Amino acid sequence: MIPMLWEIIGNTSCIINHLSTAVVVIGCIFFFPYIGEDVKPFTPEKAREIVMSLQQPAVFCNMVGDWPALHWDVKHLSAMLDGKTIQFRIGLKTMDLVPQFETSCSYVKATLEQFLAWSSGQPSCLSGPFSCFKHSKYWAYADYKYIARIFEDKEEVFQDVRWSDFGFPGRSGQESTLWIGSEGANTPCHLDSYGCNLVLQIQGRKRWHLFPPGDTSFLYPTRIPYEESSVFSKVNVANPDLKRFPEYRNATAHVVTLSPGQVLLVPRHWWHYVESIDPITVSINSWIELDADHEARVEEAVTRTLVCALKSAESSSDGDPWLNPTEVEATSHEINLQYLNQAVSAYFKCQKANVPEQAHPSSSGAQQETRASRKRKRQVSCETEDCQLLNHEFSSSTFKAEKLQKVPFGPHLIQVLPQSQETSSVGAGAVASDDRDLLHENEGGHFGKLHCTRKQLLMSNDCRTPANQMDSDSSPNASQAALSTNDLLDCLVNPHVIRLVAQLLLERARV
Ligand SMILES: *[C@@H]1O[C@H](CO)[C@@H](O)[C@H](O)[C@H]1NC(C)=O
Ligand SMILES: *[C@@H]1O[C@H](CO)[C@@H](O)[C@H](O)[C@H]1NC(C)=O
Ligand SMILES: O=C(O)CCC(=O)C(=O)O
Repeated sequence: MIPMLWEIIGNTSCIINHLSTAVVVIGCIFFFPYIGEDVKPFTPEKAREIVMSLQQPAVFCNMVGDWPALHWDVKHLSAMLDGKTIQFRIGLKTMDLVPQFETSCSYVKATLEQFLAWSSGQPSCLSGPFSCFKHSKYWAYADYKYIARIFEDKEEVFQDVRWSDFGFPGRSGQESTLWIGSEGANTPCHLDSYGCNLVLQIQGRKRWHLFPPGDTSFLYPTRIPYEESSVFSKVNVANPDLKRFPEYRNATAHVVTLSPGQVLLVPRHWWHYVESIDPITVSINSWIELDADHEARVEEAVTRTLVCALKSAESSSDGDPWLNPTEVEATSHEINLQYLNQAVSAYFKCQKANVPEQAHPSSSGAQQETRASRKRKRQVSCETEDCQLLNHEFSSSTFKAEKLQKVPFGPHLIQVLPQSQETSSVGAGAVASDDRDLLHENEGGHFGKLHCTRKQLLMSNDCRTPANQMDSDSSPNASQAALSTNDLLDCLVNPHVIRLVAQLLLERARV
């Protein structure tokens, strides 16, 4: 399918640089128009196979040259939005030791014209929505904008985004989100509970710091601020506090700078910290549903139930903004239990649907249309149609290990390697751990270690000292820092714990 010329040009003109900071910058090859716009390095089937089975981040090149969305720079977007205002999140450029969560940001509504004027330092910004924020001190980020929502009166633009080229027929801007930022705009380090992710860079560059799922305990996971589908890290990856988070040293950053025209694959459960490194950045992404999301939905329901119950029971949580602004409200215990039961029955329904002989015709009324469908990153629930789609994915995931050997890395699919490694060592040691490592880690004691670290901080005590012994020895004031509700939650809804709880619940519901 691919002409030889393609390969030749590809191999000679790919630029892989090492910068002094050991950050790897990847350069894609730009093809001349006469080669033919319809020729791509991967067929949709091949691209899909890579997306569904690759367990390490990689950058696709030369896949989107003919997408109209490639022209969606801020100027073009401001014409498309036609004076409509969107919300920007405002953060400080100065680097703190704690991550700048959404709960500690300011928010303004502005047009893209106002954003453009402000980010180019125009004096007209002494008034208007950005007037309180000096451009030299702050960044602004119109992050997480559902294209379906901001262009609800302009549906024709959805077709500018063509994920069908990656083997997802019909997936367009309608299932994608848009991100528009100024220099320094960033998203704190987190993992997404659902799906894997395809990210197209359109304008400017963003630096991605990715960490494998096996690094979870080194990243000090927390569910505060609480947002369904996001597990945040307590570490500010841009300025880590190694005194508080010593294990962060053991995390393996995979850093990549994404440039316009490139598409990054973020595999399931990979942590990421993302920063805009050019004056203006625009990107689009789409989360791709996976089989494993059915179990993740049970885990998320358990987490929601516990976080909402404990935080609502706390009498003095007034000054503690624990709910991420993306969450509408703290849901009631009754609603959360309903949601848990729906997630459990959807899990079993899909399991059944994935056994070919037992595939049931659609029971259309059964779709879970809970409040949760408003939530960001919420994945489709289990309609029979989805299950059939997933069935296909099931069979492809059966061959995961086999396919890994044949991943066509090269000029059109660039491997994102660990920061310490040379880019030349293609295929060596860079294969990431998959989520089975989460379980092994649990058995292997990483979780126990985190637990001990906490005790040591408080008591300077031996980890192995039985809890009751410590209790009897210590007066109520013996420790300066008493354990808070948030400390309790960090342990209780630790991803390793929740995974086990979800498995126990599913076993119980199976009989
Ligand atoms: C973290 O790395 C240090 C050495 O850099 C090692 O001594 C320690 O055991 C590691 N911790 C874990 C949990 O792997
Ligand atoms: C504990 O601390 C509180 C205030 O910090 C103080 O009023 C109280 O006397 C202390 N109790 C003991 C047993 O030290
Ligand atoms: O681009 C960003 O700032 C963050 C993107 C992100 O978190 C995601 O696509 O999952």
